[in-house]
Amino acid sequence: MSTESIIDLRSDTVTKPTPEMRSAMANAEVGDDVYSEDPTINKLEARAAEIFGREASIFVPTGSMGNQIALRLHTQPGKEVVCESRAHVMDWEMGMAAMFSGCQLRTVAGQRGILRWKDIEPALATTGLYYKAQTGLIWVENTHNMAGGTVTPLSVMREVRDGAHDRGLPIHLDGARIFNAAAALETDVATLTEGYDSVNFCLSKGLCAPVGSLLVGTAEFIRQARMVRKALGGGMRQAGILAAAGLIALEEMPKRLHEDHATAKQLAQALAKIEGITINPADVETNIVIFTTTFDAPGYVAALKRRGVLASALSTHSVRLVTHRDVDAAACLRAGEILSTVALDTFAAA
Ligand code: TLP
Repeated sequence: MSTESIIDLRSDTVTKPTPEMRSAMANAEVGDDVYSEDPTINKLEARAAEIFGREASIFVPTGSMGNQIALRLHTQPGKEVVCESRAHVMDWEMGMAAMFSGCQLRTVAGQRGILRWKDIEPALATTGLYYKAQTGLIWVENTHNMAGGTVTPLSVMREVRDGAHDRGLPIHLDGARIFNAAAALETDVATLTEGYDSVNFCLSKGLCAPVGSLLVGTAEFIRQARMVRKALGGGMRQAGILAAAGLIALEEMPKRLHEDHATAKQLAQALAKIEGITINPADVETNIVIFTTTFDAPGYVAALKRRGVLASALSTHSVRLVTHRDVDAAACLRAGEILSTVALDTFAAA
């Protein structure tokens, strides 16, 4: 099977840089960023801060690094970080909250990944019992990846932020896909993230840049973030070649995210008709589609791969598909047919 005919729905991280990005990368002005002398990085960081209405931002190689720098700066060893039970920081960041910052995660189950203040408040330890680990940070993920790209609405973003601040706690947003959330809510990221002490977002997912995330916050927070990034080995040199693609990702790509949301919905509608698969298309708000199967999900995913559709089995009975720029509506239609045919075979064999 040729690589062109493969429909890769494993993640939006698989997106390739656009031709405009490749040309901007080839022509990027660069310098040594550890000396803060890379003009393209400086431009990207200034623009990200402006778009988010913040004082400063820092370019980091990955969303995981941006999140971990924030976690380190907001906490001290022995503290608890309250997050949703299936948050990326819990499931996919290699235990780094413990390893790098000496913190433990206090998880709280949200409604489809969405945490309300009433869910968070009982999990806090901020006063009284000196012999209990104290809460140091509140952590929000919007959109919520493992809950199926669910969107925390603006009112809840504000409620949780105000609750944290009223208790004297900082709040971090893992906004890897915050532009998807903003697109779904028809708002802008500055409004949606207003007052969050730090926000991490990714250029390398639906925004199609090959590499990179940005962490935004106050000038002092970002000054300290530069030291932590360097300590982690993230002091990059002529990384303006990456920032050049990042600038296009930031300026141009948010405009088209609604297309990915439409193809995700289209896939969900096709899936809802398949015997042995459960999904409510109304639950699909952005570009992530998670469904459950009555049959063995890893076996189903392996069979799909043989037919040219790449998906991720999240567990024995659940599968994730993520739409993005490199799979258009026609490809999603074809994927829907293959998902159905292969499910019929798998279901019949089960
Ligand atoms: N998510 C990846 C995998 O790690 C699961 C994906 O394919 O969706 N926060 C959130 C909410 C994320 O979804 C991810 C990546 C990250 C942080 C980390 O970003 P990277 O991969 O750049 O370290």
